[in-house]
Amino acid sequence: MKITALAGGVGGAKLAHGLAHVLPPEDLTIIVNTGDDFEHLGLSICPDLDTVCYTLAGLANSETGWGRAGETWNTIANIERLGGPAWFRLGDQDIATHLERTRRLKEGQSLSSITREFCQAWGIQPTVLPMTDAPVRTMVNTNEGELAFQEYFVHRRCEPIVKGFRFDGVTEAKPAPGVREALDTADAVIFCPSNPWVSIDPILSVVKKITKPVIAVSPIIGGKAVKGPAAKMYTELGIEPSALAVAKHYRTTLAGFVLDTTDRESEAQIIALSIKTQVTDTLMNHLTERVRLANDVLHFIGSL
Ligand code: FO1
Repeated sequence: MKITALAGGVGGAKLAHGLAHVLPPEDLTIIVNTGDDFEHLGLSICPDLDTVCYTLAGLANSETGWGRAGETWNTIANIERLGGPAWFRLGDQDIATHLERTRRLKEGQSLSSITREFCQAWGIQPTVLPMTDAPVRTMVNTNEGELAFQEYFVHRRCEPIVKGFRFDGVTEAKPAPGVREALDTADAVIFCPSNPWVSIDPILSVVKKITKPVIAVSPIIGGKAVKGPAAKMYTELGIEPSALAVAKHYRTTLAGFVLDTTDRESEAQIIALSIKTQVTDTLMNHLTERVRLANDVLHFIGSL
């Protein structure tokens, strides 16, 4: 079964990791959000791409979900000592990725080509694609004005009240090479349990149309996001955060929806939206849980 998965950061990376253990590498493509990307300390930083790649390569920091395992922090500590910005914690090993990516981008290599070569170097077999090679930047409209995504997310710790989102650059951005083909040749497209507003929506705003059956996995369990501000965003946008709210968010696109056993009572309301459902355990702290959920999702797709 050929699968194309759309993923943001930590939650998306975990399911992608599970899928990579179950599917032959040639049958799995992961399209990653680049709306979180930004330029910082002169470096081109692609947090979600790196989170997905580090996770697939077994290099990820399992506590934070982002950055590298066994990381040291000498560079950022010295930048701080010099009075430079240290709010975005770049580890020493991680900085090598940003330095080398920035060097290649400056030489004119595309982000998708750099990602392909980094994946080879890290021994990652499935195809990992940035959603676009063009700069698309998620902007968060808040009660304090419009903020760049990492300014809102990391610097301001998601404290400002969210009013909406804008994906700057999206009108000019084309899907990266391979993205359209991966979506058109897949048997099914999986929306990983990533933030619908700021991880999956930016990808959808670039790829626009998906013709293959879409199955989404809820990032909201029991009214709370497993990680990150998704539930807070729903509340601030006047929507009660729930698995049902996520299903409604994707409503027009969905063939199937995977929700956690905790949210079993929402199943009937989701079925009433003409969306097929699968109720299972969706928390993925360990590799065994990622593989089990990947298998559950693939069996669900097979049954549709
Ligand atoms: N997230 C944080 O909450 N604090 C950080 O200091 C931080 C540093 C960081 C460095 C490299 C990287 O690839 C990701 C990093 N993240 C950090 C995560 C990043 O903000 C992601 O965009 C979010 O996790 C959303 O996916």
